[in-house]
Amino acid sequence: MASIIEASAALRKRKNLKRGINFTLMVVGESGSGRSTFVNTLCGQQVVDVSTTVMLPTDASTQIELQLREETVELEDDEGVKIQLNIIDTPGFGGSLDNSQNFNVISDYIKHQYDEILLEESRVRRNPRFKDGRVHCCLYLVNPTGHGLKEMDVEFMRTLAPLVNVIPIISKADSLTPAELKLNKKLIMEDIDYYHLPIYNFPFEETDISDEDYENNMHLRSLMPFSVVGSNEVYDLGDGTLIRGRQYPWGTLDVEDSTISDFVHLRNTLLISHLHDLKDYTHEILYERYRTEALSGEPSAPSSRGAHLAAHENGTASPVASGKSSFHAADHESATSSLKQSAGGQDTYLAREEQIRLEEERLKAFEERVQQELLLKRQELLQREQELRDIEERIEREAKQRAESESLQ
Ligand SMILES: Nc1nc2c(ncn2[C@@H]2O[C@H](COP(=O)(O)OP(=O)(O)O)[C@@H](O)[C@H]2O)c(=O)[nH]1
Ligand SMILES: [Mg+2]
Repeated sequence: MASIIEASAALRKRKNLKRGINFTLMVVGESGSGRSTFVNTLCGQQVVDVSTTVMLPTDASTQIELQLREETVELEDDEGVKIQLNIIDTPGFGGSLDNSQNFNVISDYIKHQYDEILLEESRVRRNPRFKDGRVHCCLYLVNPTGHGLKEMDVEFMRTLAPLVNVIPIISKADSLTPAELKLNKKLIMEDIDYYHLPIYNFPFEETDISDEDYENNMHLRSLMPFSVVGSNEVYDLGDGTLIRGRQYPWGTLDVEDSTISDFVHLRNTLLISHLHDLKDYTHEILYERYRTEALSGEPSAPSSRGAHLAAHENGTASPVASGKSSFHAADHESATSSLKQSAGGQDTYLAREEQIRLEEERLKAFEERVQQELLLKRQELLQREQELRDIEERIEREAKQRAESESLQ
């Protein structure tokens, strides 16, 4: 028996590996922060065209609208395990005067994916082709300013970190000296602690972790926020060795050099060591919390939202621009789609969902009431019948008694 179970488990595992592990990564950062370059560096290929950077507005009257763009890349590790990596890029982020609208577009997108799961879970007949679009990790690129977090960084993490695994990273780490980088990391972590920003900090169950995983998690925590250096170029060092790096007058910098940045640690974390942890945490903790709040009718947006954000909550968010693609997939099979989400549209969607749910509840209550009344009526009928029978019996008895007494007289 056990061997059959083992065999089918192994078969399932093989099938899953063949099909590929699905992982969705969102990359958020201001224009020019190095999002596209980071994605290309992470995937080791030109996933995103970097020639068209969305420029920040030059005067206060212009606003750049946030877009959510999805690219799918299939990556394969040394052991043949395939990862279907869905990358959601956020061109235009941080380009508005009021960035809280940007946060709403992103959080609405994440909530919409949770709502889709909620709906699918409640269906009698499941859709076998249902695609789980939940975002498993959101990398937030902090500019290498040498200071701690900006107000926008704090507000972003405060709004999004309760919904999705947010991992802050310092991009373009090569523009800081080692001492500046160290100080910047310290200042950022101090801000994260001070504002109680619930970022993903490699959580684990004390009682259920191996020594090796414990060491690894503690080490990763000590590196936070990860620093990265990205590049779109591959160079030949002269001896046939190819490195992805950045060329400077004084030499070539290898993006995989761990003495310069934490890029290799971050890549291993995302694609190897913590891929399943991030997915599990999304499903078991973040989605579960959203689901409970949604079903209990409490607001799903956690109370940690800042007052300044809450003030904008009722405003109508501008729909996401679906205009010309600001980049395209180059040398890989890609599914590019512009994810049209608007906070306004999301509100109506949620309102409709809520309406349907209330209607269903009302119908269910009505049905129960009718059933209950039917039962009562049936009982009443039985009682009446019994009373009728009693009366008939009594009349019969009395008639008998009368006949007996008459015959005696
Ligand atoms: N020094 C340095 N420059 C970078 C790095 N990553 C990207 N850049 C440069 O920053 C500019 C903007 O990068 P891009 O990836 O297009 O940013 P995006 O607008 O956020 O997608 C480009 O000129 C990149 O070459 C990095 O790690 N270090
Ligand atoms: Mg870009």
